[in-house]
Amino acid sequence: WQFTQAITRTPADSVARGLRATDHGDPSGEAFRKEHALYVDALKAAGLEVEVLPALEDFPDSCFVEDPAFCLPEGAIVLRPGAESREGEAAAIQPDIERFFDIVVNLPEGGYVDGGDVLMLDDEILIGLSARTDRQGAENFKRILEAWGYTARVCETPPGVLHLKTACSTLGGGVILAAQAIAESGLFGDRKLVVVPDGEDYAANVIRVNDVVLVPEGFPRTLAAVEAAGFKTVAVPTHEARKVDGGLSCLSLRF
Ligand code: CIR
Repeated sequence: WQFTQAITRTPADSVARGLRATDHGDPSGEAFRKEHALYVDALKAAGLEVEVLPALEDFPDSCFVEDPAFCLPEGAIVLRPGAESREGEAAAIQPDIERFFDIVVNLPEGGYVDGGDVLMLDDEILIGLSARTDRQGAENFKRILEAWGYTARVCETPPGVLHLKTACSTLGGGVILAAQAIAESGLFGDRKLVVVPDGEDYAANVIRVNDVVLVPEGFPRTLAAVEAAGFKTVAVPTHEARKVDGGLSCLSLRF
């Protein structure tokens, strides 16, 4: 959870047409860009250098840079996002990834993986099958990770949940923040869990960055639970991102 660098992308006005499971109104590009600036500030305050890539109007969901790539100390993997309107985001971000990494591997054609389905734990990497990540993509991705010496496991993302990390996050030090349903699924074995309080499921998506955990603003009981587990928290607004099913993790690549 020690990082020095983040990559983000400015939300485009086309984010108003971003994908969403349930419509709660369109996000506004202008309001989202203000919110995004606060997010970038929070990453900087946590000690990161932040690269802010320009908005891409052709890709309404392109500010969610977590989905087309995955970064590790060994190198980066350019993924294949599973939503048709997002497929081109991989080629769009590739040159930027190549500026930061000497080793860049592309997920082979034939399967799909969204970075939002990849959860880095202390001892293994979980790859959640979802509407965006299929078996072939997950197995191809697992082979790349294993070649770099990681233990990886393909698992199910809970039904009705967009991405695996919509329902859980790594807090660090072996502790996982998990929404009730996934906490009870047995997925995490006997690892230490902080369970998201009832009615606050959206707040299961947090990010540990160096000494702090960024938590979405407006979820006081989750904030308190994370603090009670011994972590320092910072609340960050995600109101516009949430309208298109976005959360804190999807807005950056951290390495
Ligand atoms: C999508 O449906 O692809 C975007 N509207 C939201 C992506 C959120 N990404 C993530 O959780 N990793």
